[in-house]
This record gives sequence, C-alpha cells and structure tokens, in this order.
Amino acid sequence: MPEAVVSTVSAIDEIIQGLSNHPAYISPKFFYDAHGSDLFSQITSLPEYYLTRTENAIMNEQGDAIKREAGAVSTLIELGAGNCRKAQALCALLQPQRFVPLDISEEYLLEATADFREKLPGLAVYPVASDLTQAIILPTHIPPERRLVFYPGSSIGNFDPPHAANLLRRVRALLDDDGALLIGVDLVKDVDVLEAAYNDAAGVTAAFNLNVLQHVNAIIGSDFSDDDWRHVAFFNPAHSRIEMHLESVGETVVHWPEGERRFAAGERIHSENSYKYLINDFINLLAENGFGRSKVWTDAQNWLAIVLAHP
Ligand code: AVI
Repeated sequence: MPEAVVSTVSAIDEIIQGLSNHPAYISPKFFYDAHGSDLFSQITSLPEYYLTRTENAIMNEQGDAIKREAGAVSTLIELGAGNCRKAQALCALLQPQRFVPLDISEEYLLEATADFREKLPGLAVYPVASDLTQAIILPTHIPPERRLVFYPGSSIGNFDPPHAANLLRRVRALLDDDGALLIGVDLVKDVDVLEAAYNDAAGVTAAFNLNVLQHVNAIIGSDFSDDDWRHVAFFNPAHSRIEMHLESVGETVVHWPEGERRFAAGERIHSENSYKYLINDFINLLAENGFGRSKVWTDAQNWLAIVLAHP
C-alpha cells in the first residue's frame, strides 16, 4: 500500500490558516478521523438522511442498465470509499478484476477493506489513503484501460464549483477513452427536506460536526471543548448549498501551541458546504471538464441522480 497522501505538516498549517481567518473555517475533510467516519456511516442510515437510501434504491433498480452502459470494467476505483459498502454491490454487479478504494481516513479504510476481502475473496483490493483535495496517485501497477471511477453519495457536493471542476478534470486524467465515471449527485429540492437531513432528531449530524473539533485538537494540539460549541445547518439558496457551521455558545478563546483565536458569542466556524445541483447544471459541469456522453438515472421524486459519464 502506498504512503498516505495526507501530510500532517500541511494539515496543521491548513487548519491554523482556517481558524485564523475571518470568518473562521475548517475543511470538511477533517471530519473523517476514525470516529468521524463511523458517525458518517451512522448518518447514512438516519431516516432524515434520504441521500444514501435514495442512491441505493436507484443503484438497485438500475443495476442492469448501469452494467450495460458501463460495459466491461477491469478496475473499479472508488473515491471517498468510507465503509466500502456501496462498492461491494457494484463489484458483485460489474465483476471487475480489481478494486481500488481511496479514502482520507486510513485506519477506517483498512478496516473496511479487510471486511471487503472476506466478502469478495476473489477480488484484488488495493486501498489508497488519499486526500482528494490533493493529487490522486494510484499504485503504478493498476492498468490504465477500462477503469470505472465510482464517486457515490454526492460527495462532489462538498466541493465548491471551481474545486468540483478541478476534481472532475483530475478524475478524467485517470481514465483512458474507454473509462467512465459513475457519480451520485444530490439535487435541489424542498428546503424542509434538505434542512431536516442535516439536523436529524437523534443529533448524529450534530455529533459529527462537533467531532471535527476533537480531530482538530488531535492534529494541532488545540483545546476546543465541545461544550462551547453548537451545531448549525441551513440551506443557503443564493449558493444552492447546505452550510454547516459550529457556533460559539459564549465568548471563548481557543489556544494551540503557537497561537490562539478569540471567538465572540454566536461567532461561527464554517465546517461544510453541501451543494445541491439542478441536473442540467451538473451535466454541463461534467461536459466542461472532460466528460462528453452522460446517462442519468434518478428516483421518482427527482431527489438524487446517478450519472454515468464517458470521457
Ligand atoms: C459526504 N457528504 C456527501 C455528506 C453530505 O451530505 O454533504 C457529509 C455530511 N455532512 C452532514 N451530513 C452528511
């Protein structure tokens, strides 16, 4: 397995830069320590979080059509693989020779791939710890032909449009002309449905958001206390995105070895954007970034789309 792409030194600089900014921000990639990945896995089964079950239903219903459209696949590459559960079904359907799951949380990924190997023993699995905001580096022995990049869960929505465009171009560069991208994208819908998905009654999304502070403490040696912060999530129609923030309950000062940041009561740290697309805008984004022919499947409510895009 190659070295983890995530460099701790740049993570420290990146976090301190975000905390020192006005307004402060933390990149959502720091949600995914082992506990954060586990909390995200819990989110995917919440009744309010329609994304995963809607995507799974489309995948199940359209399996034959996806197989026909994708053709023969030699390597399935999953971006942001997490618990690798979605790829299990896809590998069973498409029968690739190898599976290359990429995820930022190395510990979580290694556990998930051990489970994966038990369930699909005939498949070669090459996990890669990888931060998708950086260069995507695959093991050199992975053949370039007939690759299918699988990017489910609308994780593309966690990139703002220029960074989403950049990621699509980098995905395109991983593919020969016979490759393809299979991507899930969450669509614009009723605000109440959107906001409920990020403010679940059980408080798992709040715990997921707050957990980033503990991960930041572990990386930069800061002294964030969960009790000083509360979870905030709302739809911002001007940007067509759910925004998640951590809001300071009272005035608080956060320290780290070579600095500190004072937060007023009610001041926020922006921790995530989750863009919701109109399907035509998303197809245009694909077309502008190296993908020509696309096939789209959606659910009956048009809540989420799965797109198979060819170079
Ligand atoms: C991973 N990503 C697509 C999730 C989303 O919906 O934007 C992360 C998440 N944040 C809060 N709940 C789930």
